Amino acid sequence: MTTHGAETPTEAHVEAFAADGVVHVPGAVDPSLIDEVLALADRQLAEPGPWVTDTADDPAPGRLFTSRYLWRDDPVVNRFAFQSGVAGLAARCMGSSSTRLYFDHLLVKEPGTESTTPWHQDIPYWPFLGQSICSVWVACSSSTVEESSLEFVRGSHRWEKYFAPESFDGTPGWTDDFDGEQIPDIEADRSGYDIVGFDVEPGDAIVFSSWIIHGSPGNAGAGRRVALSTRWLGDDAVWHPHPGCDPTVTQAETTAVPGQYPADDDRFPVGWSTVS
Ligand SMILES: O=C(O)CCC(=O)C(=O)O
Repeated sequence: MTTHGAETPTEAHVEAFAADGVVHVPGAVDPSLIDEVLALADRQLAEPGPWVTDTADDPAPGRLFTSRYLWRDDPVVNRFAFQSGVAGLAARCMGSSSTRLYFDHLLVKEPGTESTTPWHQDIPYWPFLGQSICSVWVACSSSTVEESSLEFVRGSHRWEKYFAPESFDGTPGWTDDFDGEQIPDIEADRSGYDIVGFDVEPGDAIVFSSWIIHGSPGNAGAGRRVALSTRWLGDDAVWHPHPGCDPTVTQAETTAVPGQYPADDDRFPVGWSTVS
């Protein structure tokens, strides 16, 4: 197994990540592992894991399917998280001495999917606070911005805003427990924002801050769009369970202490560290 990602980011990538909150790193993950993720997507669609969102039964055309927290049980996801190099890529982009895995997130959009990923920040959905928390979103299929790739409001990680999380499909859910400022309607005023997007090929990574505003369209492409995103906790991350955050890891499941660095090797294992 190669560990591309640990060496991949150049100075320019690291600088772009700091300034923009997002950077595109082509060819970050070995193609053999990408093929394994595509097979995993087939398996998950047929037999979903415990934490799934799925629009298959919605009236809207297509299917937006996501499955998260697979690393503990699925050997492909485990290898992807800990041996592909993405943990080191995250650490280097953030300038952190180590990274711990928060969770993995498989994202599938079938061709013709009209359900979008609405504009949002990740951090308010998660039980953590800190500047050094990011995602490494790895494309497992080609996609263009027009079809289905990700877009970002460049620099919005520095806005010092913490917008209320919202249920992506508008249905009631755990996000309803959060009461806070609503995210502006970016889509209705696209020219008012500095929006940047990336066309991607299989194995490309997009590394982005958990504070940056991002979203994506449905899938207007001809093929299935698959990505595997891993979420990484850097040096200043602290455990911050709060109303309206993702219930997949609660206080009952972790030894992490509110307001402190989450040194829980069982729930949030180290993916990369400068200390051997
Ligand atoms: O893949 C997508 O469309 C959405 C990804 C996303 O929002 C994320 O990884 O945080």
